[in-house]
Amino acid sequence: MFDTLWKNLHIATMLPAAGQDTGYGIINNAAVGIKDGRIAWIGAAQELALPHENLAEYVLDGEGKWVTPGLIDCHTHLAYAGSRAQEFEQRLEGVSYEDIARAGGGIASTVRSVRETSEDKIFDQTLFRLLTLFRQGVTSFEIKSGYGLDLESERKLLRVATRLRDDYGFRLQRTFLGAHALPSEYKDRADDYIDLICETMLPTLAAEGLVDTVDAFCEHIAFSAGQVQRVFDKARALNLPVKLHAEQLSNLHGARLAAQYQALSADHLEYLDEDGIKAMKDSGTVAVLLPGAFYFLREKQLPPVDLLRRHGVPMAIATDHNPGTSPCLSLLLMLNMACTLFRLTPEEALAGATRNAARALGWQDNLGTLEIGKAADFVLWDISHPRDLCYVFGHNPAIGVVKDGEWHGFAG
Ligand code: DI6
Ligand code: FE
Repeated sequence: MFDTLWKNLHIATMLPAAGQDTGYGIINNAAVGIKDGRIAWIGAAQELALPHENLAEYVLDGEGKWVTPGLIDCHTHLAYAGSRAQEFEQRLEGVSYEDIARAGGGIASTVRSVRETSEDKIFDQTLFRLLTLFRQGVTSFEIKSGYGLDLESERKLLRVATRLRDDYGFRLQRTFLGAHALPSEYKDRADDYIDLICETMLPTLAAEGLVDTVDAFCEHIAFSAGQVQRVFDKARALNLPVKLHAEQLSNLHGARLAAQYQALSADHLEYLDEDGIKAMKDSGTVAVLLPGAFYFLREKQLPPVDLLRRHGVPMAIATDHNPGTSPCLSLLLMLNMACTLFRLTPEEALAGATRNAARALGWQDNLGTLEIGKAADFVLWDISHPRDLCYVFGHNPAIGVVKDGEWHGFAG
């Protein structure tokens, strides 16, 4: 006996076909039985005993709509205050991203906004962003800190994420990104700042139960591989999984370093080389590709998608939502850009926001595909094939989501 039986659906389970790692996993004229928020049965409706009314407390008619797993945005900086629209205008007048940063703008300007803004205000702004994504079928998120850069302000961002999880029921992973940029008070003292992260910020925030995973930005304009390694050693000592912003603007061999620490993911990766790819393959590290930042910075160097594919490294797609390089509130648009800009197939792009995004968060046992035992977490779409989600852009065909078995309709 199910709690709920959904019938009259077409389902893209996103389960790969046997022996393959691609495929939409389509079941036409399908049904899903839900018990205690989990998938208790899924398959072709004709395989169910009749009458269906005897199988569940509630029987719901999907009216022939399409279903995919709930989308997962596995790389975001959604918690922050302030806007950088003025810098966008400056860039269009010819000032470069680096020049703006050197003049005290860029990440530093968002850090100032975060330090000046109350937790409640940041909470409200972050809630708005999360709801915008949720209404497009995003049922799971990752949120990084990294715009506070001192103990108190990083705590503020992680507390916002924690409250969104605990008080509003958003499923989200909280990532400590203290090593995002060097705060101005540590100018020319990057190693001292890394000391602060390792000796105070990370252990304190972890002890307060505010941290699920640890990230860093490995780049000439941010932190060296050696500095990142110190942060990762501390994370390992605290039993926290790591991930890394790597090879975004140059190749510092961050992906290889991340793989040495069995990182969940290495992200951006425009400048990734084959050695890094092999290391990621061996460690099971997911390649998170971020077309929003590539597009908004008008980057020319493409991530090595073909090589990733050839080596069988799973690719995920995320918004990288942040005020500086990807002020994007549509994961569906990212799917389209992953296809047009990075040449992923629609099937790969959709797997990138479901199956592989779940792996990038270490949540593959519960999410990312629709199969018995996993969370009853899926989106109902007004489309005629799952590839439409990547094809049409600037449109939201989500009708509603089932999250942990519960229906949230978006009508009206
Ligand atoms: N890579 C990025 O593109 C953003 N952070 C990062 O590590 C930049 C964030 C910003 O400009 O505010
Ligand atoms: Fe990022």
